[in-house]
Amino acid sequence: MTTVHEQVADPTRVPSEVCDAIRAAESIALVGHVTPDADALASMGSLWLALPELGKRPHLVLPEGSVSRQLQYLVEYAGLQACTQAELEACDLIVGLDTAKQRRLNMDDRDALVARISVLNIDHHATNPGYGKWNWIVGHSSSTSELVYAVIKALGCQVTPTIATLLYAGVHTDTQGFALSNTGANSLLVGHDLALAGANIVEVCERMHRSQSRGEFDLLGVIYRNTHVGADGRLAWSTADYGEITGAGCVAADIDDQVEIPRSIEGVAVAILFSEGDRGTIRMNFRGERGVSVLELAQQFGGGGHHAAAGAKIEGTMESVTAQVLPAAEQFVAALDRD
Ligand SMILES: [Mn+2]
Repeated sequence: MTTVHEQVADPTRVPSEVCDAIRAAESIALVGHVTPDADALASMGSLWLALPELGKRPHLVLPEGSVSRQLQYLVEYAGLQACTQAELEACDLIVGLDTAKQRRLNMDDRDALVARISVLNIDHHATNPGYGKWNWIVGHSSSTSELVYAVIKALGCQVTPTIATLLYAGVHTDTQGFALSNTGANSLLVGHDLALAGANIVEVCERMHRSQSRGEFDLLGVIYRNTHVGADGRLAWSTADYGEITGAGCVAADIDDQVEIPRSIEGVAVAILFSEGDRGTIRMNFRGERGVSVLELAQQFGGGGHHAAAGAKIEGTMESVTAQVLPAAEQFVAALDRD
């Protein structure tokens, strides 16, 4: 197994083994993480559109029901079509994209397929252990889309306006519109290149920021109402239980960046959203502000992710999980104060 973990390396420099693995394959399965976000979907979709130019047969692995309503437009815009399980099983390469752990790969019969088919793992999650045969992990890259842009260029494929739009949506979302601390000079350069390549920025921004269903809007109301602040204003959290999510007409896939609501309060160092999209499982989204890394906190509960944005899942009720996690979070924030 080869692993390239690049924390300070140039995200424009694609290791030759990444291109070699793609060039050597014929049928290529493109897989993102469960509950795909725009970055995962864009990384998969742009390669799906680009690789036929090299004579490859790419296949999008998107099990039924995995795309949120908000992201459905990307699927339609780019004409993305999911493959069948039989097509997936006949692939000679799996490209895992934006997926920090093997068990988060969004495909049926995952472990058996990974045991049989070589995996190329391209990701920007610093905690990615390198579960592929080949791994290109750039922890400081804003997004996997930023890396995939470099891969598409390195392979000599065209960046069509549709590919540019997908990748722009991926970079835009993971940087919250080039506004988070992961926005580097290279993200802005990639944004510039994608704009020149014909990315439909207006459409992306309208869909991301001004296209909420009434249910998604109502869910934000729930999360605003349930927001609490503790630890002298340095910890903020909110909750949305199963009844509240379904009551607003939403489903688990609709929970995405709503943790930005408790995070938006001045002075907050750590924000957490507890959500029960699936009954009996509480998902936590952790966010750290101003250089605070929440990764260690998420890892205490079996999770992972990035320093500034991490997640975890625990089985239980909202009451039992918050009772377990909030004291640990308060302790974590108190320890920050001592540094
Ligand atoms: Mn990402």
